[in-house]
Amino acid sequence: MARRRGPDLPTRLDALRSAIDLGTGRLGTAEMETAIHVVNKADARLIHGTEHTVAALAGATGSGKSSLFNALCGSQVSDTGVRRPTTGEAHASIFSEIDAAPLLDWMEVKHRHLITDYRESLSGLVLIDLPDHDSVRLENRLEMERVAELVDLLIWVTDPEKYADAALHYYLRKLAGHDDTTMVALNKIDRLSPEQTESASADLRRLLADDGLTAVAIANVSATTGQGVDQLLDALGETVSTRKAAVSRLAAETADAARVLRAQLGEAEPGRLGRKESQRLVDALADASGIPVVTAAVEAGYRRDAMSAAGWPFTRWVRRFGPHPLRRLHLGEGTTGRISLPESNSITDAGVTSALRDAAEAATRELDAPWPDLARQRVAANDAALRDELDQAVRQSDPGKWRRPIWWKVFGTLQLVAAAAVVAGLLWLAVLFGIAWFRLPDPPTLEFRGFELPPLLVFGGLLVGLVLTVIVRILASIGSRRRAQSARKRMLAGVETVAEEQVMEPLADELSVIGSLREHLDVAASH
Ligand SMILES: Nc1nc2c(ncn2[C@@H]2O[C@H](COP(=O)(O)OP(=O)(O)OP(=O)(O)O)[C@@H](O)[C@H]2O)c(=O)[nH]1
Ligand SMILES: [Mg+2]
Repeated sequence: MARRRGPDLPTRLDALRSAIDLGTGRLGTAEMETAIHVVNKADARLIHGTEHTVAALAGATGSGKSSLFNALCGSQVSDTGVRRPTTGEAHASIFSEIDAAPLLDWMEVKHRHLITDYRESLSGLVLIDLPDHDSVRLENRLEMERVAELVDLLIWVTDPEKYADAALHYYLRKLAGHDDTTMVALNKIDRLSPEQTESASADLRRLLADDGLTAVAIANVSATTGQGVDQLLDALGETVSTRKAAVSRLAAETADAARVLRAQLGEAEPGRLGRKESQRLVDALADASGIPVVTAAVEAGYRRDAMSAAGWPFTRWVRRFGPHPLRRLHLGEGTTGRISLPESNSITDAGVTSALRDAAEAATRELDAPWPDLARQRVAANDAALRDELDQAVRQSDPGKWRRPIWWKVFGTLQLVAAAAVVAGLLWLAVLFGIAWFRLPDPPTLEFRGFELPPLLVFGGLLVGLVLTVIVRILASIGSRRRAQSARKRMLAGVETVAEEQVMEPLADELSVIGSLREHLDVAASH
């Protein structure tokens, strides 16, 4: 028997198991079920070891399965007959001193015969006579299919009249590639001349090749005359003595199941997100996380703080009324919880949803179902976490944090001096007014460069205050824009990280499953 190349059965089974784990919910249900079935069957069969090789005779009713079974056993074990179908339940002949009961219990084959006189090479053989696959009795076919599924080696018995039957080739086609564990017996050759046998056998080989069985062993036999039975026993002995049929069939089935799953994956590679798509995603996330609103609040907040520190002292207090722009968003010192965005509305939400969808689509453009859907679901599944992370990113970048610049203090103090001058001037004028009112003697007039001091203090203070306020306004405006820009940059960097961690990585992770599945399935299916 030709040895299957490639990885051994445990390696293949492990690979298929890994593929099943990864493929659940991703690959086709029917194909996955087949793979699970194969793995489970392999586990169950291997528990019983490979000391025994279970070979079953399968075929159409009247093809001579039971007759051949008896001929191979060297005794009349199974009933043969002219009334069809004869065999309704599987019979087993055990060519072994090792107990085959657990194995046959697992296969639910009740009828068992112990063969004591057999050639050495057949030691370990469990030969099963199956019901036919084409009789009027459905239960025969079901029983035949049930047992044939569990055995290690199938010997298809046919005869010169029936070897081209569609029913037979329906089964054989399913065994394409299983040449190692399939044999065909062309029975009843006693009815043919040697030339006719040759030509029937050659014809059968062509049909088998069409079924995908190019290297399958064909035995020309006659169960009645015993012709070719010895050669069939030789061939069987060769297989049985290697103890490899069980593993070989399981390996072939593992490969089949893996190949079917592998075909679903195609060859296309996941796409990469272009710069435009990544940018669109970051923009949408930035909008949704309120970066424009927060940036504006930083600008307004800084200006307000600057003005209340260094603005005109007489109107500074007015600014203290009304909530601080940052505090209004639940940002800035001493605030926790969610940033409250007046514009966190359905428009930005829809923007995020569509940006996520576009990102998933861009990454799966070349891929067939189910990957586009899986990618979309994967990024959408993170939606709640994504929003929390965005909120955190904005908060952690501390948009409302800035050091109070020195110039606030300097200008604040200058403003106070100018304002003090105004107040002093006004008080002075009030005193002078009182003196005049009560007709008291005029106090000496104080002048500075020809100007009387009190009005000079008032107007000078006002003028200086005005000039200072204009300068402060300009500085505050420049500073606020700078602070807003740097806050925006920090927030954007945070959002980019979130986009990477919550969208790009999950997306790449989901799509990396394709590569892993391919690797596992290629191992399980390799020749
Ligand atoms: N001439 C000839 N007749 C055979 C040969 N083998 C079987 N027969 C006859 O074919 C008929 C059917 O044989 P069975 O062995 O009962 O066939 P089976 O495949 O077991 O049939 P089912 O149990 O109904 O599926 C019997 O009458 C056998 O005598 C053979 O090699 N040559
Ligand atoms: Mg029979």
